[in-house]
Amino acid sequence: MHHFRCLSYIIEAESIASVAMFSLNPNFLNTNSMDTAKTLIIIPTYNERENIVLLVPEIKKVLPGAHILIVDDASPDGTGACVQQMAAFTDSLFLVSRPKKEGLGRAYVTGFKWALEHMYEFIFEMDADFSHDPKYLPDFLVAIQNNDLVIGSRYISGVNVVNWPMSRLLLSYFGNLGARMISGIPICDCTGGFKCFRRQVLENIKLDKIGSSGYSFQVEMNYHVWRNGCRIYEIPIIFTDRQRGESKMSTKIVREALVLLWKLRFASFFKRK
Ligand SMILES: Nc1nc2c(ncn2[C@@H]2O[C@H](COP(=O)(O)OP(=O)(O)OP(=O)(O)O)[C@@H](O)[C@H]2O)c(=O)[nH]1
Ligand SMILES: [Mg+2]
Repeated sequence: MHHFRCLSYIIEAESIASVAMFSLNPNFLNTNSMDTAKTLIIIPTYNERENIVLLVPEIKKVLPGAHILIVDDASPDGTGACVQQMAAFTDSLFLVSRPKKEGLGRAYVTGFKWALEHMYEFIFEMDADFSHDPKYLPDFLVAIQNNDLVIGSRYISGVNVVNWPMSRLLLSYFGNLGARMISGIPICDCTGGFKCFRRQVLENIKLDKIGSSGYSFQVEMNYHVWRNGCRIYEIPIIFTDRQRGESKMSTKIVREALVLLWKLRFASFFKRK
């Protein structure tokens, strides 16, 4: 598999230019005027100890006022204990420990409920493994001011994925294409997990009815947001493969996604609200 591994799939100069424009626009950097204390970044973790100790300080550098919630599923590597130690030194880091591994979808539902109970206004999803670069966080916060859901998109213009094996890239790219065609959801990156929701969006979704646990969780959430008539906006991000820790990707996750897509296809016959 390794000889298929490419150094970079950053393809179109156009997409790089649009990322640069976003980062250079002064309006996109000015997050001081925003109340970032109303912002919660939810990070689900399973065996991410090495990553989380590095990621939390990086997020704090970019958005010092934001709060971070780690939802850990009793990671055998002690991620939970490690987060608890870090949280003792700050009042902006929180931990919810769940008793067993139940997949990223259930972890996010727990995190969303916690966010709603604690009255946060802007609620992020973010992976722990540095695939989602914290430098984009301010761009999301600017875009969410006029939208209900902002998605960090790998496929908005070309393919902005670095270091993924070709097999994984093809699965993701064509998975996304298939997801759009089958479900009808008009989003370029339907399976991505770098997102920011306005709280009202989550309040209007029956979180207990969300059944997916793997990638299809992202598709299922997008579907409900779209069907509820919310404003969805994609911003370009460059996604980098994890460098530390182990992947949780499995064939079970792919199977689950296929079943969900066909379920949504039938549900799509009913009109969008
Ligand atoms: N709480 C919890 N977090 C999970 C679970 N499965 C995955 N995660 C976390 O969800 C995020 C995304 O999972 P990844 O393993 O990175 O999945 P991926 O991006 O598809 O795969 P790789 O990047 O190739 O490892 C990471 O922060 C994981 O630690 C789970 O069962 N419970
Ligand atoms: Mg990952």
